[in-house]
Amino acid sequence: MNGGKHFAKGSQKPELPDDGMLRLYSMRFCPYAHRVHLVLDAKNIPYHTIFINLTDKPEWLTEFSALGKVPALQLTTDEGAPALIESLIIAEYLDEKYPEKPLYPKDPLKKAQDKILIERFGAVVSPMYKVFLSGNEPGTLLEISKGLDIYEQELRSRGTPFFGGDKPGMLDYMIWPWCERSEMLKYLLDDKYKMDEERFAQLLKWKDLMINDAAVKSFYLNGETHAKYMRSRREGHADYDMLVNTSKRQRTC
Ligand SMILES: N[C@@H](CCC(=O)N[C@@H](CS)C(=O)NCC(=O)O)C(=O)O
Repeated sequence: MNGGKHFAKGSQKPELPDDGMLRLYSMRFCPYAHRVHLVLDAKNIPYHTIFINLTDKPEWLTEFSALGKVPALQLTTDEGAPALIESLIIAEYLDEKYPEKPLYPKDPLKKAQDKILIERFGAVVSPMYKVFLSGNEPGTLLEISKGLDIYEQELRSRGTPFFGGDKPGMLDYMIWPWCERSEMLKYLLDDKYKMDEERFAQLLKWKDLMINDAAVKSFYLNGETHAKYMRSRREGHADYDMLVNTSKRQRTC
């Protein structure tokens, strides 16, 4: 999904859909919104997307998202059409509401352990975004690698291709948006960045498998495209609509 134009300040509030489908307020390059797209797509839940310009936010955004952030998921057929916020809360809601293809393990202990690993991924996200936004500073790449060691070890000890077993589960999808974006490092850093093939052997295999997952494919952007958006953000004019009218399909590797 390359996406439609992002609604901005002064835009008219879109009418509620009358087809009973959920509505996701998103931004094409937001990793948190990406999480929700992945869960909806993995579960084959039909939904509409409203993309939001986060620099010039539409006045009506806070009706659905009190803090003016994306993602927000509007439950269009529930009484009062309430909207949920916070990617992890939305993901868990969807997993409980649409249990046909469960993403979290059933076992409470395993589920709690996966939630801890989702939480701990913050140790990778923070240094990664530092590099994305301001370039490499001494020690930041090391911090990313140190954070990733935990996930490499975890995949090794689970002995399965995905954290979720034979197919991706919630932990896979919740950390994927940043793993997809890590490909940007090659383009944003002058010296070519490459993950250590021995140190991260399992994670690299996992990455290749994830890229071929149907849900991942449906919202995938390559590193060059993410980097192009990130440069526009660094320069102070985030180009939310850069994929609109782009007829060229994104390469998947
Ligand atoms: N903790 C939130 C974070 C969401 C978030 O920070 N979204 C960013 C876009 S990637 C946003 O909406 N920023 C707009 C703002 O902070 O004003 C979640 O997990 O959903």
